[in-house]
Amino acid sequence: MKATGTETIKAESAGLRGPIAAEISADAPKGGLSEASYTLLKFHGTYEQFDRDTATERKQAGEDKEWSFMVRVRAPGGRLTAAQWLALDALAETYADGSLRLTSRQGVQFHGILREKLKPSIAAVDSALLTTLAACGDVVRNVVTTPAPRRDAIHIRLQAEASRLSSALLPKSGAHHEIFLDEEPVSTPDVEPLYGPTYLPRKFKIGLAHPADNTPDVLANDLGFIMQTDAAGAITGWLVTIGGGMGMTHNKPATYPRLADAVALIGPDEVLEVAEAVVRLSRDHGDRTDRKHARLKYVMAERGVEWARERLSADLGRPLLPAPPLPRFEIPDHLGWHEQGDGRWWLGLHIPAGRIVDRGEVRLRTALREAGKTLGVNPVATSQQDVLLSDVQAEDRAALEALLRSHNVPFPDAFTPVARNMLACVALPTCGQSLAEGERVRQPILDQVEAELGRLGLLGERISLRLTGCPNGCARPYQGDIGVVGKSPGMYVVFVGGDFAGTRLNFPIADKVPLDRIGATLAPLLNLWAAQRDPGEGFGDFSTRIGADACRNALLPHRQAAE
Ligand code: SRM
Ligand code: SF4
Repeated sequence: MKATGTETIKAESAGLRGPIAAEISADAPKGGLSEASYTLLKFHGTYEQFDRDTATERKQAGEDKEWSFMVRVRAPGGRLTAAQWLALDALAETYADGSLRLTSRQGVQFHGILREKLKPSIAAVDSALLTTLAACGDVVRNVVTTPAPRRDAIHIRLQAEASRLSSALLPKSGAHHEIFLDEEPVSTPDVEPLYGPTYLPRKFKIGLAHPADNTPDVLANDLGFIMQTDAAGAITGWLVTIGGGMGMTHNKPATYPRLADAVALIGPDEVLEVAEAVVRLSRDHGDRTDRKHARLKYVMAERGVEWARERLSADLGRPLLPAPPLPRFEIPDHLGWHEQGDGRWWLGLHIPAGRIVDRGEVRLRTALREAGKTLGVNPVATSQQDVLLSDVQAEDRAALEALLRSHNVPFPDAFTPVARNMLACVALPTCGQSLAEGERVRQPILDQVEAELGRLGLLGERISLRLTGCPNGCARPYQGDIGVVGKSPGMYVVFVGGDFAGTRLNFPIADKVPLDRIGATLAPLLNLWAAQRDPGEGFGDFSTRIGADACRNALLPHRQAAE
């Protein structure tokens, strides 16, 4: 079977170099990069994009597209220092479009970076003791974990393991430093001890969680570690989950979202060793002939848990214990004020779609910059695209509140639960894969759902609403109580039936729903939920209990009337 072109590009890249240096140099001709550079730049944390809003008009006028770069910064567990935040804030102003974008994996993205600014942008990230290396590409990406900056043994350990995995699993090639940081070329060819010459067949994601906090949606990851603790809170081991992933393609049933399987139970100190073995499993068994079938989730779906545990046991040279059943997960509310356990506090702020920008009266970016400068707060990016401002001294709480209020930054109580828990992917105008709007229609979609909930007196209910501009699933829409997934311009597929804790996939109930009919489409099912729910039953739980057919039937008369 023939390997894909990406495999050849990786193999011939001389350790992720390829033609990148020549093609991003200031005197290189402007316009799209070669396929080799485009592909390899992902491993360095950047995508070449063009402004999709202006592309057609410019083409008609005989002009080239407006090319720019998206740059993604890794932040294991989303942890940043005030100094790092200030450096990223300056980067947004000097080199990018003036905004920072908190991602659904606790990273930070910049958009609109022009080619001549790419190198200095990546160098600026490095100067802040952060990196863009392996933020994208066929390698282990940013490692996510519970964001709560609690200073107890559980949270300290989760964060320590996330940081350790993140550093240990970085590619070893010197190419990044050579190309972007002007370091001397290394004389010997790069050898990737873990990844090998063609790296992984596809992206690889790791998450760590505790049953009491599954904010990172650990089961959506290729590899998950769920901390096991005894009654006294001591760490007894980790439950290893393998084979999660969201991406699918509309009308291609061979592609599908999948939640990870519980595969093994390991000791407290085996996380890195087991992670390396699972990376090798993906490296050696992922399908390199078809990138739509290359993720570890397809290996797991086709080979099964027993096979995976046997392979891993053989690799590690000792038998791995079977996993106990998955625990019940909780999703605590991290927004608002919380005591950290060390006398200091964090303030969780909801950031709609993770976009940090000064817009009109709401000067969010300035407020966060000032909070870093004057109060030294250390931000934590969450997998909900929100921010937790941590390490606030008790005596500074009032000052932080006053600072935020003076910049008109809304506090969490200004948002309904459905708004606070909404995720929306970037989509247009930068994302080359989007089929419909995402972030930019977050508010109108939210307004519609809020109106329906308000009508039923259910605005206080905690519902996860997740929106993406295409089926790749960057906001994990298939785990939401409600998922809204772009199909074509202005049209969406609506899913229901996930659970709030991220342990169940939802199912589609309506196809090709126009943007302005999403609330109306959901209305009959929301009515049914309001009338027939068990006490305290969540919307996704209710939808699953009555079943996909009943959900679709509830919608049918209304959809027919609308057509
Ligand atoms: Fe994603 C591709 C944005 C989290 C599944 N994702 C993309 C690209 C790079 C588009 C592209 O390939 O050209 C998007 C860049 C848009 C832009 O203009 O910025 C993009 N993904 C994002 C972010 C920024 C969404 C957000 O709004 O927050 C998230 C960045 C996370 C980070 O910091 O690393 C982001 N992407 C995810 C997640 C969620 C997660 O990991 O928890 C998923 C689903 C989980 C998974 O991996 O299956 C996800 N992104 C994808 C896929 C589908 C992969 C698949 O197996 O089919 C693609 C397309 C691809 O890889 O070919 C993709
Ligand atoms: Fe782009 Fe699709 Fe990801 Fe949204 S889900 S950012 S449209 S790739």
